[in-house]
Amino acid sequence: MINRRTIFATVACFAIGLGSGVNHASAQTTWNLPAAYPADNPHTENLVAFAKDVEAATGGKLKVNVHANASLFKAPDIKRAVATGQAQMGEVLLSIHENEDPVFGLDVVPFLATSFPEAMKLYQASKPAIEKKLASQGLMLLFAVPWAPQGVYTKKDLNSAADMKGLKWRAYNVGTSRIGELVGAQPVTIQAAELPQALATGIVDSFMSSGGTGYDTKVWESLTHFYDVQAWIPKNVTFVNKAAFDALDKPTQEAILKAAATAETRGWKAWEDKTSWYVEQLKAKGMKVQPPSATLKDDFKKIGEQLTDDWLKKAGADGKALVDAYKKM
Ligand code: PCA
Repeated sequence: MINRRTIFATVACFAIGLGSGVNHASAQTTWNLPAAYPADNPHTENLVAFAKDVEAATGGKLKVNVHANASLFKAPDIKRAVATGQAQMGEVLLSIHENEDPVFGLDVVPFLATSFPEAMKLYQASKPAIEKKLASQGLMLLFAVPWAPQGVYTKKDLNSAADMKGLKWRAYNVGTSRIGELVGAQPVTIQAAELPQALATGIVDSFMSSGGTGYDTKVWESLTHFYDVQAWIPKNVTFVNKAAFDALDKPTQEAILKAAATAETRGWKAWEDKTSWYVEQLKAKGMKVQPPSATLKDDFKKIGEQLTDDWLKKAGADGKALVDAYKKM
């Protein structure tokens, strides 16, 4: 039976075949890997190292071109681009896609996993569910890498969440947008590649993110304070179009999987190593870096409880089972 799915799959395979030349065993194949963060961000550096490893291990048969800073596709479009074969591999912040499946947003439930070892446990607990959902979308997970713990950037003192009322709040996913709503700020979703401009033009005057993104966006040119709340550790995931992967010969597939495992280890280490360096850089640039006050901390705990409830409601029994499994680890 020819249905829309069949046509879609045929078109996708055709596009992959044309774009990559996978059908020509002897020729060099070039794949594209759209990514959304700057070239000197540890995520992107890790992707470039991954591409190099793949190229070396395949004797130059498979070349992967990493496109940094959302230059090939905007962050929210990367996953679909890879699923439809417009690109063969891609990297995104998993929680951008929480609306497709709550499991994509588990790592941004506030205060569930706030250290790297906890984040790794949460990743292990949720990995099978993430892989399953991605597989249903024609994608195969290659590796996941964390950012640094998330804090709040502003240009004024925050003594409590009440001081966040009216802020022009930059959000990057469902959770950060909801936090903006809960504190009475004005949330606007802006991905990292557009954040420097949004800060420079005053479209936003506050956001939550890592020291890494603060550094990438030269946040000190517009804002003055960083509250190191350490609320959660989001992850980027790198995946491959499954049909494109399946069309490769076995040694090439193995080279990719091996390079992916190496990239995962290298990426976690890079962020652990660089987290305090980033915070130091913010200080060196003159930002007031401080832990949240007891009141602000309490307020964030309450916001966190609300977001946890929201998530558990969305994720149902399966979600609760994941959280329970994680807590037992
Ligand atoms: N940086 C990305 C996502 C999380 C982070 O630390 C951003 O702010 O868009």
